[in-house]
Amino acid sequence: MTYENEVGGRSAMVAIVGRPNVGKSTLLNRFVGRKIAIVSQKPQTTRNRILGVATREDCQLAFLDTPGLMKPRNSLGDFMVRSVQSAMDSVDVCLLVTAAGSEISKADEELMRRFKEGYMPALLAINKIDLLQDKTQLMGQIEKYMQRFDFKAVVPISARSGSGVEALWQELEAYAQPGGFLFPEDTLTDQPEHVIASETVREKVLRLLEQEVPHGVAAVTEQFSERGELLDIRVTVYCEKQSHKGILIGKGGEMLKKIGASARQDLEKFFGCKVNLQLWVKVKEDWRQRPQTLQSLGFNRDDLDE
Ligand SMILES: Nc1nc2c(ncn2[C@@H]2O[C@H](COP(=O)(O)OP(=O)(O)OP(=O)(O)O)[C@@H](O)[C@H]2O)c(=O)[nH]1
Ligand SMILES: [Mg+2]
Repeated sequence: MTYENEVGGRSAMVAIVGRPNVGKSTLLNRFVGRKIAIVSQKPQTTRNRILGVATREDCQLAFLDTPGLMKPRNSLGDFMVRSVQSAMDSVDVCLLVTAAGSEISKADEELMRRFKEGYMPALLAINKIDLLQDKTQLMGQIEKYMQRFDFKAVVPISARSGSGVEALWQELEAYAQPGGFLFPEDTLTDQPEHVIASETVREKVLRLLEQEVPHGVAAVTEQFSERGELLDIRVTVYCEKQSHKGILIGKGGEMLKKIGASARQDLEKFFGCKVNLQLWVKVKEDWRQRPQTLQSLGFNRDDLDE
């Protein structure tokens, strides 16, 4: 089904792919104009594909943000890699994101191989140009990529500042096909509110804790209900070890309080009302290794088999 606007809209689906930590989710949020995907300095922040929709006049672009591609080490990793392929299978064009000044990674090689194999048109976005001292370096980097794959366009950008993002939008618009919009004009994302809540909590865990603890954390919203002007939200944070539970809670509950306060602030901004956020911490040993447990934590295989 398509949704036509008055002038007969055009639309395209775009998959945002690349190695971890290059700024794919930051770029998605920039296009959509709202923070729908969590962002952190730690690789493997995104675990599932996230739809973000941007509609401008007669053109709608629907973006699929994906987990940074890397070698899977457990069932969660398998799930993440499959979600990249599933996103690539359902789009009109792929957007490979890389970071300015970095070499071509194994993940980039693999993705370019898949573009070729699937006859998939692809654009290259070189992100984080704000960090680049010597802009002349870009020419060499662009050449290296173009030698490996015939990108339809290469656009240097800063997803953080927004620089170059307009030019990238223009390039992507070329892939929009007539025939109406894919989603109602006011659609921003397919992320349900309860997922926004649990992901916001996970973002704070990623940002506030070091080393291996955050990567073994999953967050699930147990309650999401309105009480007058107030939202009551209860999120359970699952971790893999008893020792991790101690770290998450912290001395006298300090760490959990910090996570909760920071998440609550973001959620109040997102939902535009007061939020009463309660956090619980539970241990689910080695959940990342167990396909069954993954499902119970919201990593749904059915999502990938559409
Ligand atoms: N300096 C700078 N930093 C950026 C830019 N874009 C993103 N970042 C930072 O890079 C880090 C990773 O950003 P994400 O958007 O989470 O990266 P990602 O590619 O989605 O990462 P995964 O989900 O792990 O694959 C964060 O700390 C961002 O703030 C940019 O244009 N300039
Ligand atoms: Mg991401």
